[in-house]
Amino acid sequence: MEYNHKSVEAKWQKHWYEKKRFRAIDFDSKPKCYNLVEFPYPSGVGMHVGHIRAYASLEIVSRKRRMEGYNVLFPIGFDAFGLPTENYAIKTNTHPREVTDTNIKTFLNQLQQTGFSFDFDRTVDTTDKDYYRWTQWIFVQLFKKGLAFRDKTYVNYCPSCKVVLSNEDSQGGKCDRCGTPVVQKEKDVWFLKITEYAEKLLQGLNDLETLPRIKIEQENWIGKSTGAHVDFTVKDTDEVMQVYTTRPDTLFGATFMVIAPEHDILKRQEVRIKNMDEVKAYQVEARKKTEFERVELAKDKTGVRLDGLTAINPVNDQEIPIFVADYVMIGYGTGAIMAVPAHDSRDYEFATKFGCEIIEVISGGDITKEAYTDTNEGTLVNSGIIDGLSVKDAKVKILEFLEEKEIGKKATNYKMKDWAFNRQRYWGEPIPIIHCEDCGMVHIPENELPLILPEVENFEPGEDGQSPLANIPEFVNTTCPKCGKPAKRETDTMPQWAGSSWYFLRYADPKNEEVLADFDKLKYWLQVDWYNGGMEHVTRHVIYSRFWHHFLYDIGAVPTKEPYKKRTAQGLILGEDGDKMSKSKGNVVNPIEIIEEFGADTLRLYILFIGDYEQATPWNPNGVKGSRRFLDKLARLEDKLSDKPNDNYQTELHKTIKSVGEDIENVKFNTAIAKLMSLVNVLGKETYVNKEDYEKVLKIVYPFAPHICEEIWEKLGHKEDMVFASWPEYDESKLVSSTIEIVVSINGKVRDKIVISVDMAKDEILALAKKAEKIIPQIEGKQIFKEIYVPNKLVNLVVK
Ligand code: ANZ
Ligand code: ZN
Repeated sequence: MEYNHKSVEAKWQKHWYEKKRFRAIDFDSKPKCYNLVEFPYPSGVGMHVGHIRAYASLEIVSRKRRMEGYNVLFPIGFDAFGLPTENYAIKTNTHPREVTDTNIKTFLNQLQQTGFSFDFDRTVDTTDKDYYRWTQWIFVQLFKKGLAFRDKTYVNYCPSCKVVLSNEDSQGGKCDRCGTPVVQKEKDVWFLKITEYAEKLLQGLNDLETLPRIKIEQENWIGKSTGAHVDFTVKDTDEVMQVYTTRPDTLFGATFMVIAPEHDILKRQEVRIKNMDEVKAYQVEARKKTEFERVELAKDKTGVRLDGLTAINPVNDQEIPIFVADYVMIGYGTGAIMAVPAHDSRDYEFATKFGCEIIEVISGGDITKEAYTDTNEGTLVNSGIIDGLSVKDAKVKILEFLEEKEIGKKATNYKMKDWAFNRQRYWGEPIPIIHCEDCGMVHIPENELPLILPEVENFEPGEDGQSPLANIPEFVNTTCPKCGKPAKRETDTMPQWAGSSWYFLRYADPKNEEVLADFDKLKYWLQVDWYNGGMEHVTRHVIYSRFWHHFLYDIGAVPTKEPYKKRTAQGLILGEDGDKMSKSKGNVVNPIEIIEEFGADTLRLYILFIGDYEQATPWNPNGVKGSRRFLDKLARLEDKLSDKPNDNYQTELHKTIKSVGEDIENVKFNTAIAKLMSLVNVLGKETYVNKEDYEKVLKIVYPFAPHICEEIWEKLGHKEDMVFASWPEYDESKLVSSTIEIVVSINGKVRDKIVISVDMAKDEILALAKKAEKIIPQIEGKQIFKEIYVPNKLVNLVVK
């Protein structure tokens, strides 16, 4: 059969989507399977090949699962709030609602053009008021439990986008969206207390099935460390400065203290500090740097020694200097450290520059050259009561000492910070809070949600990081839900991470008007069996959504602690040149052009064949043609079907059924496709192919290239489409070949080959060897002295 991809694909897409072939059925008695892909941001340029790669994995799995008898939930939606739409709306003077609707329409069309088997009836849009009503509802619950709060802080601020950025949004000190260098700005902002869930989020990782590197990234992001809080007194004051240290055993080597420029003791002790001007100037400089610059880039240590303020080391009563330096962060630990230059590289650099004493307390290194940091095993020296102990024992003993004297105790810290939860832009969920002079912050009653994003003329952000909502008096001025007096609405909106932190719950019950999703439906569908998405979302998005889920579990809104059972991540598709695809480099491949020229089946196949799914791989236009040729060959096999059995390829067929099934489960789509290609080549060499065998081949190609398979399937006389077909089983006994080829030699010289069956007796094999075509003339009329058979390898005949 020759095939025209345009008509074939259009025909089957119409059939599937009109007949709703991929509908997930709540409470169905079949076993359920929930496959989730990260929903797209509907940008104006439409789908990227990366989107197709990201969804193709679970598309294959979902189609396979349906054939295996599962009730599959494979949904899609749109994470549609956010800056690009808003910026585009401003530029073109269109309402972001209109822009979003148009973009979503384009995406939906393109997804269907690719033949994805999503349940489009469950599509969600985070900007729909019936959706964000529940995003706001979750916020209100967090607020009621004290997990949403406002606090003054220095925030990363993009002067160009005019928004506050999270650390993750400003990696490398640049705005994630526009690349402008980020500055630090003091602001009152909303936070979500994710730190309260740090331990639960860490422990929950034990139950997540995922690659080690994905687990490690999350662990590092949470960043648990254990150590001690130790109190240092400040000489001639009643101040106690607490430090956080992971190495209380090195206390005798603490020769100075360092505090963050933002530390509040500077304000309290202002009168005692003689060089306060210098300190203040240093504070101003520090404010210009991002955390990344302070921690990662600071090769050259800077700081100011406080003149007039010193501290006392509590274990030996030594008076030590205090410095202000920006390598100590206010947001971690206590914002103050005991510096042990002999055994910490940052402290060492600092001490050398500022001429501080360096005392070795763990032997083994050469501290005249550099800090000796390889200290988990060593022995304590110069260390009073813990002198001579191993590091392990010293840690125990010093803690006992500190606890007994009540100057220190065990402590745990997490690198993770509370989640700065706000943006000062228009296109986001309004935060449902009212500020009342008498009652303080009051949430909008749940039954009055959603708080609808008001219509505005102008979406330009206000100056100074204010949201455009602040310019609308009708929105801002309201009455207090508690006391009824005039009050003002919060005008910040939520960050884009909000809507995506719970969308997978809404898929279980997308139209519910009473609750975010019906509990029984959640019970039926949760957990997500398999979640695939970008490696770059493994920390932020996955952790944020796990946090919300844990919280919702604690308030009884969802039935499981953890949302996801298994997580995988696809590698990027790079341009032909090996660089990241980008408009400016001109190496972007438009998937729709490929679909038009070669077909969606070809694109789907190629996108998975291109390389290991979990690694980045460059695009190769020749590969696209190869994938199309494979489909043409598959279709042409239809011309040589027969009802007669054919034993020639049974081993290949059954081996391929087995390994394609396994490869799909192991995310090895590229090797699965390679095996399908080689099977089709084997079949292509046969004079005829058994029809039932061919149907098995169609079934295992179907998840990858469903349109062409459906077309052939129908032509073969099937009345129902392939979603009703079952995944083929392989026959164990056919996995090993029943015949083998051995060589036949005369006097040690190879003359011919014969095919024997593995259960043949020696006599039969020798008889067969003597009748081989090229052997007969060699032995004719001669006497055979010896007949040797080496099992499964060779026959040697010795003649004169
Ligand atoms: C003394 C010491 C001696 C330290 C030594 C380390 C090695 P992690 O493991 O990342 O938790 N520290 C504490 N608070 C800090 C802050 N706000 N800014 C910068 N550094 C801070 O690191 C904990 C260690 O980092 C602590 O242990 C402290 O230095 C430093 F041989 O105390 B340590
Ligand atoms: Zn009030």
